[in-house]
Amino acid sequence: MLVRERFKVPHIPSSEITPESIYMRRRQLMKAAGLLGGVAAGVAFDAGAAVATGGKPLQFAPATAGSDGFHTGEDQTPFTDASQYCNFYEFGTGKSDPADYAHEMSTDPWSLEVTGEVAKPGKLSLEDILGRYPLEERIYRLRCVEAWSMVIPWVGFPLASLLREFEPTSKAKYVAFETLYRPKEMRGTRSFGSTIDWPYREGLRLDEAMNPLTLMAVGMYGKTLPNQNGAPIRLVVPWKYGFKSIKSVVRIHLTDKQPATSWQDQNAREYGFYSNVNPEVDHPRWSQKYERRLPSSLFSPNRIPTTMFNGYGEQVAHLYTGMDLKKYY
Ligand SMILES: Nc1nc2c(c(=O)[nH]1)N[C@H]1C(S)=C(S)[C@@H](COP(=O)(O)O)O[C@H]1N2
Ligand SMILES: [Mo]
Repeated sequence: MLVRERFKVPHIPSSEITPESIYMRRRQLMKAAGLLGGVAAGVAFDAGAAVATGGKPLQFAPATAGSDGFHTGEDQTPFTDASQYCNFYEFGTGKSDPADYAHEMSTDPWSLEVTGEVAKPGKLSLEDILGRYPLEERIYRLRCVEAWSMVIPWVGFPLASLLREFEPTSKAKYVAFETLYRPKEMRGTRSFGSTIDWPYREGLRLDEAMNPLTLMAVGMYGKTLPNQNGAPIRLVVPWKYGFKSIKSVVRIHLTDKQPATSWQDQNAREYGFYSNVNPEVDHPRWSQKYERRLPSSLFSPNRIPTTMFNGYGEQVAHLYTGMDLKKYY
């Protein structure tokens, strides 16, 4: 029997806090300090530049706007916000913890194992993956359960392309995902008050996993992923709350039973298996009717209504016909 004391440091609704105003101020101070240093040395430089350059450039087919949902057509969130305001509890529960500490995780070498109900179980190295699947850009909304959202240009390939190659058996009904668990490199998993029963786990129904919108991302903003955004490879499921989009994936396991997920384990009343973005189903502690589109501040909160399936209903509503989405939240 698994006996582990877990302390609940829950998701917090964005209406109750303005962490980004604190974080922006801190970044501005750091930037000012960097700028002063540069001026003193006779060279004006931007301390944020090292962050903004991101990873290595990738080759990919650019997204074109259309009815497939692959390109929202909305303004993109600046890279700085997307890479500095993150959730990655393995590195801490604060929004800037991932940007501050995820560099402690080593992502090379990396491999992804596919097991369970597949005819050809196996392991792919990141190099195999990058050589095998043509990369494309997808400009998706990402809406966190905490009621903030962003628009991010991802670079990746459909999860379906990868799963097909391993040949799911007729028993495969669900897909379970696991993040790397390496406490030495992940300070959030070592700290007293750790929130989650590691490794971080997520799951999808097989038809959700095979939907063309479901992406395995290896990059964003044209370059490889920063560690804090889930390097070297993560899931992106744009019609579900952000926590379903599991980062730094090392294992995919196909099964005939609905798998356990980290957030459902932590608090089943607050986080269901489906986790579809749904303004009609409030979180037990806050409303889900609105969201703050980042960048947002105290004076310009940029508050917008949340839409069903995060605006991807045309592409995914059919997956849930006949289901009571208040029960399957
Ligand atoms: N392994 C892992 N994956 C994770 C998380 C996490 O804590 N650990 N947080 C999730 C949550 S709550 C959100 S909102 C998104 C945030 O992705 P981003 O930081 O790239 O915007 O990642 C998700 N994936
Ligand atoms: Mo989230």
